[in-house]
Amino acid sequence: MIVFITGATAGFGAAMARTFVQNGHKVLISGRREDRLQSLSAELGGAVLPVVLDVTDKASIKAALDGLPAEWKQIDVLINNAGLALGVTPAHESSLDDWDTMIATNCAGLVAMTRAILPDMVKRGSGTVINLGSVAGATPYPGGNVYGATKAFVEQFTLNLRADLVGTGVRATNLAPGLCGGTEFSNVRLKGNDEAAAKVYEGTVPLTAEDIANTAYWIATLPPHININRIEMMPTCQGYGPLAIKRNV
Ligand code: NDP
Ligand code: 8X3
Repeated sequence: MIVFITGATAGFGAAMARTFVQNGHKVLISGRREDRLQSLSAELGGAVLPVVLDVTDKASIKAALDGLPAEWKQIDVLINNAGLALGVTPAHESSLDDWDTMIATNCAGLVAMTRAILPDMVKRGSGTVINLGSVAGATPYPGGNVYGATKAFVEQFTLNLRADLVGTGVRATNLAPGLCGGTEFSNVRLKGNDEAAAKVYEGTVPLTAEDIANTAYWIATLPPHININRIEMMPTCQGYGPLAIKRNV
């Protein structure tokens, strides 16, 4: 299979690239940081092809896809993994620029990638699109505001893809993890405050990027008649909380 992974310069994306390559597949690794792509490419060899691409930039997507060598053009699996959270402040204190960036990356970028790659899958009658949602897309929490809303968008877009793709042979999945450590997610969210980022995982046994990669690999390699519509996964130490009630007593 040829797998296209967005956001392969770190975290889940890099782990997924390793998993697919170790299992004999070819992987297009993409992201904005070329040095990271080059070092992953040096590690994984000829089974990967680095593609510098910013999902928020439609011209960058088009140039990257148009420029693929013929032997890399037939993409079997698209993993829309690139994404980020910015900030944990309440809505009334949050930065509108941060909100715009999350919407541009997690929603508009994911949609643009899908629209660019889906037609060839439909034409061939096969393919799998795996979108990275989050537990935040279904369960609100303080400070989640626009991040959670973008991931709700990812889930609903994925389910609507399912509605459009019935009968085409193309599959779509919303993969929604909870607390996952060992990636740059919290460092990005907390704007480089690495001490605060480390505290997010203190005293927990979080999911790992490899757990997510193994799940994505499982979804992509199921027999073609099976579509996992959505899958939510958490570490055992995470669960649901009570609804908040403000009492005047
Ligand atoms: P990381 O921060 O470790 O990796 C994010 C990746 O996204 C990087 O490779 C980054 O590459 C890429 N990216 C960000 N913006 C862009 C852009 N504009 N264009 C292209 N690539 C971009 O995060 P994780 O691996 O932890 O998260 C991956 C996905 O999983 C995200 O969508 C996240 O929301 C979701 N998720 C994460 C969870 C967690 O707890 N870690 C839990 C649930 C979901 P570069 O900067 O080089 O462009
Ligand atoms: C990341 C998981 O719980 O920080 O999507 O929102 S969480």
